[in-house]
Amino acid sequence: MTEFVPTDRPPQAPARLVDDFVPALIDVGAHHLCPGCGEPVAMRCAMEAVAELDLIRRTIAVFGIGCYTAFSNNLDVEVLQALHGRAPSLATGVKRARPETVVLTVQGDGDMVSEGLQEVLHTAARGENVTCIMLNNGVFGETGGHMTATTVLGQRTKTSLEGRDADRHGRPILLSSLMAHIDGTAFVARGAVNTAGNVARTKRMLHRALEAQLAGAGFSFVEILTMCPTGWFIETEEAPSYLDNSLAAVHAPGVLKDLAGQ
Ligand SMILES: Cc1ncc(C[n+]2csc(CCOP(=O)(O)OP(=O)(O)O)c2C)c(N)n1
Ligand code: SF4
Ligand SMILES: [Mg+2]
Repeated sequence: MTEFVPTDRPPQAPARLVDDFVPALIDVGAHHLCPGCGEPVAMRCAMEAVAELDLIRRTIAVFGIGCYTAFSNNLDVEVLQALHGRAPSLATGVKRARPETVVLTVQGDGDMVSEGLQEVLHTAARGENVTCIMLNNGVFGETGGHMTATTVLGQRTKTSLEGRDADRHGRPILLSSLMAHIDGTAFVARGAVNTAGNVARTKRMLHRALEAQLAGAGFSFVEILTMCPTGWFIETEEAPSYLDNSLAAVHAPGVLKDLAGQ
């Protein structure tokens, strides 16, 4: 029988509050994202990378709009809020005006690929020295689990109830693969947060991307596959393997380009 964890009251001992584990840059450990969501893990990786590279006082984050936007309220770095999809352009302005800062964007697949694809493509092609992070769960999570431009064929969403169909809905855009072919990009990688190993690899990717920016190498891009059990309409504990069998089977994790490392 399925055992549900009550979320209307604090967990019983021996459970510990997430506050015990949060990196210094996340002010408040408790958040209102769904249990099992991958986005808090991805945010933690990004903030740990910023702290480990000693970039706290120089970092400006530009947020898109999605469930992850909730974190813009509790990070201890400067944060700007962009309109849907426009974060790379805002990041461009910040970096050009303040070249000594480290500028990163946090966006989702809906925000970046469905609603603002031209912004990130042009920013990459100009070789802007910023780092864009795309949290890819293959759905518009915040608004209820609709299909996005990265939803994989066969994936069931609120707007593709029988599964995404190539003839009817078109094919998914594999953004990292596209990015790797753009001349202005210095570092492109796709990670995931569904296993401990993938979390560790994703953190290394974020380190490399920020190092590329510090070296002035050009545009760096890290896509992170994240679980969205709510928007996928599956049980929380099924989400890590669902990610492997659906999103990751098409959007394959790995480093796609690392010019700064050559
Ligand atoms: C111009 C505009 N269109 C639509 C919306 C509604 N909206 C808010 S969040 C969101 C979904 C974002 O999806 P994604 O970026 O993938 O983030 P997720 O919630 O999946 O993490 C949408 C469509 C909006 N706020 N502004
Ligand atoms: S809807 Fe999905 S992306 Fe949004 S908080 Fe819930 S699990 Fe996370
Ligand atoms: Mg999404």
